[in-house]
Amino acid sequence: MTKSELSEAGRRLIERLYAGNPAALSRAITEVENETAHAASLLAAVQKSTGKAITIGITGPPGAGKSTLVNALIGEYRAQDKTVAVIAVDPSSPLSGGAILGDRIRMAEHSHDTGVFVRSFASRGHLGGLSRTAGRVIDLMDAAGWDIILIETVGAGQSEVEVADIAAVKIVVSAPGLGDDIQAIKAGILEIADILVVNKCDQPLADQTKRSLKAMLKLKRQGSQDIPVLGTVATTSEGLPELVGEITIADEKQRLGTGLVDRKPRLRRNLAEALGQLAKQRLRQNTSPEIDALVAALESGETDYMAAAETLLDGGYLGAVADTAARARITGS
Ligand SMILES: Nc1nc2c(ncn2[C@@H]2O[C@H](COP(=O)(O)OP(=O)(O)OP(=O)(O)O)[C@@H](O)[C@H]2O)c(=O)[nH]1
Ligand SMILES: [Mg+2]
Repeated sequence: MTKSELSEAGRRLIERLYAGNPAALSRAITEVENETAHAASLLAAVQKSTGKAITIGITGPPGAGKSTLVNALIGEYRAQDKTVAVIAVDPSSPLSGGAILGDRIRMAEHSHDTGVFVRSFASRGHLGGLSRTAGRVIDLMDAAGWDIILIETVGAGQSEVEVADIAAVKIVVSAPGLGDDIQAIKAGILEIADILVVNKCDQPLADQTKRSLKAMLKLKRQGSQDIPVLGTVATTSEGLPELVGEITIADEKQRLGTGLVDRKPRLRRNLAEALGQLAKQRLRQNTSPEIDALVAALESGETDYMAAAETLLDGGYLGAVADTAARARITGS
């Protein structure tokens, strides 16, 4: 296996990154987002410094109060003198129209605090999926020594389950009038949550929402009694110390003997994203009779996209991946 060498500029950037320089982090994130060749070597070089941060994924239905809760968590952790990096995914759903502006105003409260670093990303599409590079950006923030990394994702479709791969502690936020609607908490999400939060506990029916969440949890998950269901009022920070306490417990459960977090799920996701990217690039560049034949079969309706993609991968038609020299590099034989 080979990897690209780190340049002199890369080495300098990493030095500044380790020194906690926010401009260096911004710069490195931009490289990673642009998926430059430089970024790959940068990420490889910082891996040995990752695994220390507490990574927290916050997901839930639109309007549940995720951003307000992120803001309140920033306040709690800053009061403990912990540094906080935030990945905010700009909602693209019409349901949360205006929310971006709201988030900016809320975050502005922390904008002069050098212990807070906020990076927003456009979501991948209308389902609000995480950006392709989110896992890699977390690697950078983690290596750069940020204590807490918060990732807010708009809770629709795929993103809740995606967040499970890149955040060690998964929080699902719901609110009265949302949480008792089974539709609002998508399938799969209860299975991966470490902590359930019923936010807006200043509103009527909060207790009822908590009860129905607990009932749903019991139905869907073994050992559900170990999953805390907390009430919060994000706008006033009520319930926040309890939430921080549960986050600490959930994080510690996932630390390995080394005291570091197991980053394998995150690395696997990063690898999956890199694989997709490389496969697309190879497909664009390759002109082989096999690929032409598959495209013709698609045109005639003889095959479908998924079946054709499977043939491409299994048959090794994407070029160098299948050649024996490349295989020898992979297996080391
Ligand atoms: N009463 C009450 N309102 C709250 C509370 N938390 C948040 N809100 C309000 O609920 C609205 C939505 O909050 P956001 O934090 O933007 O919710 P979100 O889940 O981030 O929304 P999207 O990102 O659009 O999915 C805002 O007007 C908040 O001020 C709370 O605990 N109580
Ligand atoms: Mg939000």
